[in-house]
Amino acid sequence: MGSTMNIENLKFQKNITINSNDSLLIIDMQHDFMPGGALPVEEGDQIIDNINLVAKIFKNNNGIVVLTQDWHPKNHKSFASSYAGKSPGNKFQSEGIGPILWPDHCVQGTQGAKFHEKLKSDLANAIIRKGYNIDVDSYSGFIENDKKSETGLAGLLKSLNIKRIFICGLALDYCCYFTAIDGIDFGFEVYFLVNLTKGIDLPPGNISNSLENMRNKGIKFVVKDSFI
Ligand code: VGL
Ligand code: ZN
Repeated sequence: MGSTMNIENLKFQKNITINSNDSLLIIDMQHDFMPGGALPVEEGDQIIDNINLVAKIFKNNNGIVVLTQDWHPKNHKSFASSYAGKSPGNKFQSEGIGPILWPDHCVQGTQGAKFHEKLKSDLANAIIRKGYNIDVDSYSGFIENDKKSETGLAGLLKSLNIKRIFICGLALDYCCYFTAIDGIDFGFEVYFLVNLTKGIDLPPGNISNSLENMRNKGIKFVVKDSFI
């Protein structure tokens, strides 16, 4: 049975104040995930202004702002174009790749891999790249899909004494979701900024399943107006 959780029936935390033990993780706000990009997330550009506002709140309260950047070599094994007869969206599962194949996107050095110019990337303390190993994808900002190689994000956050992480960006049901789940496994208290993210919903129902799994994992949901 698929779940029917949606954003409208989530409960949100309120009255959150940010301090130096908090980090905002802004996931993959790159051209290729915006409308018109190679792997567009519907309304992906509509969250940029509010992400900037929240990043400002973190900055003003000594929180740490981190951007992730999907950063694939060309011919990456997550691209459908790497296989004869495969198309984007086709199901595909192998060690470190799947459950579906993607259009070519966020290829290193291309315009599509750049952050959207409206994103205030100057507010970021650090940028973590991921997906740079040709044979392995990395949805999570923490660790690659084979669950072996870390990106260094957990070490960075631990060394800065970060306890709580707040996740926003693209896409809700892929990179944001896996970053949130791994955040719990790496020992952080995880908050998911539901109205500062947009999903792909492939396969259909994926957004709802992601929200339910996050709730069951103890991830807390917040919105932009949860901060005071
Ligand atoms: C993403 C699919 C492939 C994401 C990245 O940022 O959510 N999704 N690469
Ligand atoms: Zn990718």
